[in-house]
Amino acid sequence: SLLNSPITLTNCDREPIHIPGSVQPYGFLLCLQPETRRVVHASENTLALIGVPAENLIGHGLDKVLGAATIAEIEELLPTLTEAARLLGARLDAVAERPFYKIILHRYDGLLWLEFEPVAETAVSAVDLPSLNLALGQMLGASSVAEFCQLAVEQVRDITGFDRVLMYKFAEDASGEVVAEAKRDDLEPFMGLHYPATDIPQQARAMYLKNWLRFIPNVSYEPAKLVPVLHPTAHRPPDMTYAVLRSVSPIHLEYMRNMGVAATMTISIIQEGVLWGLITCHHMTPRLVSYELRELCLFLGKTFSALLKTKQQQDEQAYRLHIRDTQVRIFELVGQHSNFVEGLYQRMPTIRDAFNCGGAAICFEGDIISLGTTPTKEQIQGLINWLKVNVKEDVFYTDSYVKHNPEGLAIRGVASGFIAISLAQEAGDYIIWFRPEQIQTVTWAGQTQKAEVLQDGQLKLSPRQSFEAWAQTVVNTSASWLPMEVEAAKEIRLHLSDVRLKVFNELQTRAA
Ligand code: BLA
Repeated sequence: SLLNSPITLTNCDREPIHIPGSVQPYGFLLCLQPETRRVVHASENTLALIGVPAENLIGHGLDKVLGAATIAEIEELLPTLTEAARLLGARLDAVAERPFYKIILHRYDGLLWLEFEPVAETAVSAVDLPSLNLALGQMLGASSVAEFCQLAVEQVRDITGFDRVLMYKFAEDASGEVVAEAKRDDLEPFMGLHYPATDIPQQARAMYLKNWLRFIPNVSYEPAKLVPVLHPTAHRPPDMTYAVLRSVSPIHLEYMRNMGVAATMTISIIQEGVLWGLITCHHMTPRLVSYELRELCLFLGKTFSALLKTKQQQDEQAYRLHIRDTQVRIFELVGQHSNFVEGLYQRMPTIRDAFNCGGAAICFEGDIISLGTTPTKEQIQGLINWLKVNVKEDVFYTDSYVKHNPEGLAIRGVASGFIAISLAQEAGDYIIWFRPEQIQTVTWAGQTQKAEVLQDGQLKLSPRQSFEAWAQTVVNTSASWLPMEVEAAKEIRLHLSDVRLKVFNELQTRAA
């Protein structure tokens, strides 16, 4: 079974991380049989934390650990308890030193879960509500997704005091990019770096959809095993999907240690049932964040998730306005010039500014005018020849020219994708906007940073390998053209064709 076989890059999607059979030892776990209220699992570190051997708790009731008042409080919660966590504070009356613990309760996998966490250094009372309110107000007012992400990571860092807080955004292929960062000044920036999908395997991402917060206060620990390890009826360890103490994959712990990170906390950003990204916090030393403070961060994460759509719409609207505005100004310039083509490039904005692109070319009456980063004139001429023969549409766009024409390979660096409008196909009059190959616009963390993750030779993880796996999927492709860009290109074509026709007719009239 995978429980005993080594986990590698190719099978790490199948590591059963929901049933590790052990906990992170900063707290301890009791699982109860719901009907009898008897303990059926205890983590072996009860001995270290409260001086009671786990074996002595199995088969007994909670009175071995808790006083009658706390048990009554728990009884009150039980009828409505689900996988959603509830919280109680408790002094462990039955234990000699009477330590103070937070108890996090939930019901799942046919068991009642009681997780005991020591009271943490970071109290929620350290957060002052007026400044939190101010921060939420700022987040509401953010005018772009980028600003929204930046405010969110700064806010989480302010509240928690983590050394580094990242917004990690997933791409469609499940690789990810750091799109915002708040950090201690002396740490090297991760902003803009990309990481492969394998760094957060599929089943972990699926779990973060169910359980929105993952907390690892100390990556260097010995797991505390469950006693007994197997679920009483299922013959496997109990399902810890909703348990906060769930022990962590050894590979991930190693990965964190390699990064120089001692504690992490991750909050899911979920949009329409899809994991959009993660707010990931790092601390360079172990850090116990109180449950209440984690709940507050979760609240921020959920608020962020709920508002994200609005911010995306704002971004889209802003780009739409930019396109329209540029278009209007270019049409004005075109109208002012006796030679309308000059209106397209002699003043700002030029036709290139109509879209996010690397460059543009105006091909008119045999001349080629290049703006920005474009293929060479000969290459552009080759492209026009291809368009003349192969494309009937007035507006043609692609994010991978190579798929249509192998000769595209030569220009993929600057023009993996393009959008072309024809003003006169026979004459070869076109305007073309170019987009570079995506790979060349991306900084890959693995390329320079990550060393082998495990030294025992079992895990063959080379950064080069994950980079290449990713590169395969995006080679020869540019960012794709949005429907609104295609629409705008059609409008530009209609307008310029009109102008061109008018000029042509005037010339005809004059000649006659
Ligand atoms: C989990 N991997 C994670 C998590 C993050 C990352 C954020 C969530 C848990 C946490 O907050 O620590 C990855 N962390 C990153 C990345 C950055 C970061 C990309 O800070 C960038 C700055 N990991 C590997 C490989 C495997 C692997 C090769 O690199 C498998 C073979 C596994 N990662 C792995 C597993 C988990 C994980 C199993 C789940 C941990 C858990 O919740 O138990």
